[in-house]
Amino acid sequence: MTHHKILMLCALLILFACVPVSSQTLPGNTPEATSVASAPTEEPVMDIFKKPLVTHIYTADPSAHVFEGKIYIYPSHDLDHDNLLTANNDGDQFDMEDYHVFSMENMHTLPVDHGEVLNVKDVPWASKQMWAPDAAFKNGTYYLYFPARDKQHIFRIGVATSKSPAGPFTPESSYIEGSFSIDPCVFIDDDGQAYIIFGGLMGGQLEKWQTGQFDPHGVGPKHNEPALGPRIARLAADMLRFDGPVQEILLLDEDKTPILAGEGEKRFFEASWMHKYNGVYYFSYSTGTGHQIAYAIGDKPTGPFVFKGYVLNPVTGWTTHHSIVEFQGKWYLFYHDATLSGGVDYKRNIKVAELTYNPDGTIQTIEP
Ligand code: FUB
Repeated sequence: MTHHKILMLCALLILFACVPVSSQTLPGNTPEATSVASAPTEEPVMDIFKKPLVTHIYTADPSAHVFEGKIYIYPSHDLDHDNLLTANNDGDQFDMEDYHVFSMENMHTLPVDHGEVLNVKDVPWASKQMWAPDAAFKNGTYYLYFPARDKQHIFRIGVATSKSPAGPFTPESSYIEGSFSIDPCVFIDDDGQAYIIFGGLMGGQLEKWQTGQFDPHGVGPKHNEPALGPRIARLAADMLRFDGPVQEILLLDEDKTPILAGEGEKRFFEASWMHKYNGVYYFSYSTGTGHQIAYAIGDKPTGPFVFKGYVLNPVTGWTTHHSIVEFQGKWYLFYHDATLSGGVDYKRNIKVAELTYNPDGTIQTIEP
């Protein structure tokens, strides 16, 4: 190559390097894509569905609500440890210590972490295991309901308050009198009456409360006997106390007979959620050993509820837990799995998917 040709080649290379990247032809970069990318007002829409919504910490048990025009998520905060020595059927591996709150402006941006809003060390009655919480708004106040073991290692349900949905939350000095077991969910009906629904088998200790008192030796019903149902109580106007007795919610099969304890793919295990759609009450829950989120419908919050099918098929990981919320005219299922940790049951991540009703009010099962 002559000296002249080398100079020409260098000049061409310099010229090419100065052309903006968007004008160069790159593999897979079509002219249409280039013109969309360069439009100053359009932002790419992120697809956040069925992907971990939070990746800087482990999160689970998402209770989602619309407060102040945004979605607020109240999840459990799984610890990043490998404490396998404590893994057992009592769920000691789920040894969470605090709560974070997250908010989402819309369904195409990831949630914002508002930081720690409550820590077990600040809850006078609690000793450990801050499990699945829920939140409610009434009387100009936000209420955070949460289960934890008390100083005798019995699960109780506590409440903490804030003037902001993003917390921080100030706990009451004692747990809600008469409360027990885990996974509180608060449903406020159209007439303003609030209900708290709760309960969970095995580690959640519901079997130990069948006499109305804590029986450390309590066991569940036999396989051919009606399964234990979730519990429900009315909340008093101040949202801090039960107003009346704790009742058992009866879950019926479609032939109107009680679901039996041996029906592991239908019976209630934990993770209560209640919502209303077209005037019908929907009670959804985890079947635990069946690993599905099932749902049943009824005509009042206290039931009975008739089994209808599944909201969510089994996810990666043993536990499954969810919430259902309407936001800007669409319905969403918030749930968790353990994909972020590669399947470690006690290191979970929250996700969201769109939920669709059929014309008859049944819910289309979501494949995670
Ligand atoms: O996160 C701890 C427990 O695992 C919850 O309370 C259950 O619902 C299950 O998700």
